[in-house]
Amino acid sequence: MYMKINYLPWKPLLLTIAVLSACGKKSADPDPAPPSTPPTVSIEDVALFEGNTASQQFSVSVSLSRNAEKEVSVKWSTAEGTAKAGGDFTAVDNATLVFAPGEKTKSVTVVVSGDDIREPDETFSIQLSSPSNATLSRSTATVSIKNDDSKIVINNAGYDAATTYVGKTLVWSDECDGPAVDIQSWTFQNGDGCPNICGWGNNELEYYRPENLTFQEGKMLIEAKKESLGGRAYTSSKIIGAGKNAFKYGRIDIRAILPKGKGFWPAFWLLPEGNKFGNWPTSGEIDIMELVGNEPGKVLGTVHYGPGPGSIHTSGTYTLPGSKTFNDEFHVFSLEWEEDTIRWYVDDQLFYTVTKTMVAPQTYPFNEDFFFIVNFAVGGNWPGSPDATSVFPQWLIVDYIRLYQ
Ligand SMILES: [Ca+2]
Ligand SMILES: [Ca+2]
Ligand SMILES: [Ca+2]
Repeated sequence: MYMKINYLPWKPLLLTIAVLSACGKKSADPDPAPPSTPPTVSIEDVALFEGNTASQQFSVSVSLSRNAEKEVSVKWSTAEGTAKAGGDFTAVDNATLVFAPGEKTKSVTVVVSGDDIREPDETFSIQLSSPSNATLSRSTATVSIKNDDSKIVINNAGYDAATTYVGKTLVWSDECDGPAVDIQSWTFQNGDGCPNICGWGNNELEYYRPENLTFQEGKMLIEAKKESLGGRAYTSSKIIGAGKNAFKYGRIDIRAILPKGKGFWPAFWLLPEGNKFGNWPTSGEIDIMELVGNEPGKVLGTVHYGPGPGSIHTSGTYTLPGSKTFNDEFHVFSLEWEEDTIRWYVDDQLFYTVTKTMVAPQTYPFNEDFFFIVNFAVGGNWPGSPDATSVFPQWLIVDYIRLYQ
């Protein structure tokens, strides 16, 4: 304005009016040009690890498009997603966030319930509403609670075996205390069977690897994951005792919780240490326990034998009452194996017997050394593929494997 006065000396009357007008305006408002539109409000997404304390504070940034000239306020509320109010976070309903004049960036704090139990990553949202002296730009934030735990919840209830049997002694056991597989007794069998026996002869869909076998609270966990590896869509684990803990006869007790759902196929079984009578199935196979997850309340005990190439097999089944499943709690799967006779039990209930007489006139190959196999297959000819109802991950949880002779 001063410059204008100096350059316009020949219009004194007009100048005087102009100077008076400018001065009057300045004294009323220190900001010469207030913007005509209010600032906008935006809230940012946040993704943080859950933490292990009950009240984990997550800070979520809220900002204005420029410093507030006047006080700005905005309401905010939480909304459930896969994370639920109460269990996973503390709900907030219509709280108020205020920006004082001159402020541009603030934050709101939400409280997340941390624990040490593994969960999927979960999300909820924060919604902004009812702005005052501002308008909404980005009004919804996604809050991601990232899993930072490895433990799962194991229900230790259920049947437990006797620890002594008249006339027998414990000759070998794996109590599944970890922290690693006992390599004196077990070998990991990895991969998908290719190139020799792709899909392990059953068109199974998993890729076995050691990483899916872990220990927790005195239990061995084999986890089936939906995860691509080696050209397969699922991963799991398999251990075998070949060349390390072969045996003949005895009572076997295995305490376990089994997975459930379409396409899951856990098994405890025995194969011959030497193929005395020839290749599978002639030298035999004894299945202590098999389950297909779409029938989660039923297990089978089976023997395979015969001249091949396909097997002759005979099975007994044990079904839990009502809608109970082998996923609910622990059960004990037992085999009593003696010369010319094999008996299968669940929770000490005899449900099947095979004798040499039943196998005749075929060769009875079950009076020789066999070794343990523990595996958790996914898919294959018998269970079929997992479908939309199959929940991943699933676990085969083993408390112990004991052999008495
Ligand atoms: Ca945690
Ligand atoms: Ca957790
Ligand atoms: Ca144990």
